[in-house]
Amino acid sequence: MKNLQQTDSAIYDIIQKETERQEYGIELIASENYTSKAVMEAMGSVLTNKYSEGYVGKRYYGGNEVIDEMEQLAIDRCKELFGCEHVNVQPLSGSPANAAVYLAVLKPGDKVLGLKLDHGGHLSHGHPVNFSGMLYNFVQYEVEKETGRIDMDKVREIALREKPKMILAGFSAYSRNLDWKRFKEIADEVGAITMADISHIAGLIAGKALESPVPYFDIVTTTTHKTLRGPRAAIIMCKEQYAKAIDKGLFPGMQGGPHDHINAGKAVAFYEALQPEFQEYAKNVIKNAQAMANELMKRGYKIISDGTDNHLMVVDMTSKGVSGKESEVALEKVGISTSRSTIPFDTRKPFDPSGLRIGTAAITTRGFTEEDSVKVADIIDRTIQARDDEEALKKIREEIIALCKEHPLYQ
Ligand code: DSN
Repeated sequence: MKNLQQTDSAIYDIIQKETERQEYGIELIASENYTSKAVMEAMGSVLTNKYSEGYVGKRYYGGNEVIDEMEQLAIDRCKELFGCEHVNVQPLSGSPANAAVYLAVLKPGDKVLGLKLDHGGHLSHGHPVNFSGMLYNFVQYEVEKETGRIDMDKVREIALREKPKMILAGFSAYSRNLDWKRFKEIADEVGAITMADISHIAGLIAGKALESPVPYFDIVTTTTHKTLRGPRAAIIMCKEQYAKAIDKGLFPGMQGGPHDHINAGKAVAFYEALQPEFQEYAKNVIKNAQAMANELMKRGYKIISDGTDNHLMVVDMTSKGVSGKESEVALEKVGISTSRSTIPFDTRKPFDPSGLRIGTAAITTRGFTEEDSVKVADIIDRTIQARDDEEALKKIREEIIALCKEHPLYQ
């Protein structure tokens, strides 16, 4: 980054600081990951200079023959990776991707079923403060208080009662497998469109460690930067029948010019995810999450649904007499990044909720094993206990730096 250093040393220095923070910190934010240098090189390329509103072979600007080649390659690789009939690789991020789907297949006021935010859903799945909840009539399903799991009989009951136009399955803080086939059966019973938002687990699906909704669902959205380990962006996959509406919903419906440099990064990420080692990665992400969850539970931490099938877990930190925010702050002091999270039926406020969401996608990328994941659980536990003891926290920080040095990231 010599040019940046010469032109703008302030931003260069900030990037150096962030590189250092990532290199010597333990990243447990469930929605984060470390993308490869190859993906970053594509994102930092001259493709950022181009305008290409429209789609392959049908652009509203000249000079797009090279961009067409890139976008077609991204499409072909994505189809091979997920086995989808159609994909739009242009969404800038997850919420715009979901917005484009709603715009394509719904009218304002139409009824949709989605998982409630504090039960593991997402803002764009119908929360009242989000455009989704303002423009559409979302009816929310929940997890069960006793099990922390979605009861599909209850989803069916709600669907039969409410007769939604669309049923949305997906989450940002739910650690159990979704029963895609059952969702589809219920949707068929009431004549609803099926939409899955697999943003959190797309990499685990691509790596064949989890079942895919793609064969069953009409529409599947995902971000590309979480377990899929690509650039910060999204895609929309769908059955051929919805292709035209989805493409129109995204452009001109929602977005203008696609970010070609980011789309090239997606193409690289799809290529990487098609390699056999990515399947190993996906399996290891889940093994690490399960090892960490088991160790935390052994130490008396309450995990919602008592474990995990994927890369994440939501820990009820009040089981240790501490709030989600206090936990996040204490862990930050030793160099562990996590995100506070509401838990189902939370009695605390979202800014300082009861839970902490933890994920293993990033640490697995840098080579942490199950044994390391158990060590991380031990470090979390000791940090929470010593949260007011600055000396003890300093020693834990040293341990973390040593652990990170065993698994170098970019250096
Ligand atoms: N912010 C993402 C997450 O953390 O899950 C979802 O948009």
